[in-house]
Amino acid sequence: MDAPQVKAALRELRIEVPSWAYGNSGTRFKVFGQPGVPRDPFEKLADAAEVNRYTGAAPTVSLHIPWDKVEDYKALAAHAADLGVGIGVINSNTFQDDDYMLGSVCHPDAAIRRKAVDHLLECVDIMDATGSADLKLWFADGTNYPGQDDLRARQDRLSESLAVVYARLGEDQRMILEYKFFEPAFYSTDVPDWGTAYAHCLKLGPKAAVVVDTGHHAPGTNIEFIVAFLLREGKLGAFDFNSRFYADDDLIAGAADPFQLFRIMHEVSRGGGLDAGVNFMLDQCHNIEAKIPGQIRSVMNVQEATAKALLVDRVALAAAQAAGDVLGSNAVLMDAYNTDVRPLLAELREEQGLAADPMRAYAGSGYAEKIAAERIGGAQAGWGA
Ligand code: RM4
Ligand code: MN
Repeated sequence: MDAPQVKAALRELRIEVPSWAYGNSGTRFKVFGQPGVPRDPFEKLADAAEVNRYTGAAPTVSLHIPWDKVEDYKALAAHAADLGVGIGVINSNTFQDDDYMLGSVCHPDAAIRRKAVDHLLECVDIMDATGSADLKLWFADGTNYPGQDDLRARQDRLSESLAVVYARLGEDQRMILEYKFFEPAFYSTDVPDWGTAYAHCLKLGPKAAVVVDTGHHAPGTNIEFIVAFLLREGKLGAFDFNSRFYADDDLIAGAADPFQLFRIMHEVSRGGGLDAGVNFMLDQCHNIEAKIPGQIRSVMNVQEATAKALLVDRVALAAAQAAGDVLGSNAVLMDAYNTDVRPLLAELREEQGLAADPMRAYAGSGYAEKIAAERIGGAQAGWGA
């Protein structure tokens, strides 16, 4: 692609932000509060709208239930629309009730499985009210000790629970299933990898697809292979972008390994994923850095990786690959990766009527000072742990 084509493709790239990025968060050791943090979902949406204001590329916000529970979801959706954003994916939570100590949809007790399924069905009701298309499922289900529970039976329970929720989905609604190879169950996890998620989604049908959270793999895992495979099978539903330095630390996307993000976006664009209904979300928390600029930087990182991926000379790459030119094909990829795309993105933003440097524009806007002064009193929103 040449520069105008890259810019045209980037105009279409939408990155969804998570409501929980704006609340206080931390490690299991300490949550540090920050000034101006939202006190309710309405204020979270206002902060998310700032990210869209300066990037022009983040028009939807993922909600997490019950962290974003409100009386009136239609009013919340209307508030979002007033701010120029929409409600995106509904993220379910079956991991913070005492009942879920031994799992949720895989729990040995049918009554607790039912409670978890009821929560997921309630999430679909919320999707109906907000106009959301996707229900995101991540289960903290698993076991800590060999013999603790029946590994096979847990898969049966998972499958049965998912089928009930799948049957409730509307015409244009999907369920997207996330995997994670460890934590919080350290011996066995019920959806540990993309293969397990894929197998369940395949069995469920066309409205089920896999979520790839970049932080949920063992070190050294080739994530772009997973992306290529799932896209090929039409089963890549969404991304949870973040960076992982050693565990699921959910740091800024593209921070730990921008080259990996480039490789992923190369496979995404090659596989038609930029036009195939894949939802590109951030799944991040900002524990020590300012939250809104943390999100702006993350959106910019995904844009930069995508721009570089779009610059790959695919014709030259295919020719080098066909000729068995190992070094030549690698060089084609590296040429694109080593291109400084920041001037192109600055130009694109100016063409869109945005500031060339979103970080600086936000910093100069006075918004951070304004919310710190206004949001006094009430309980700051947190990620609920
Ligand atoms: C999980 C996963 C989910 C997120 C929860 C809180 O590790 O990444 O996407 O919703 O954490
Ligand atoms: Mn995630």
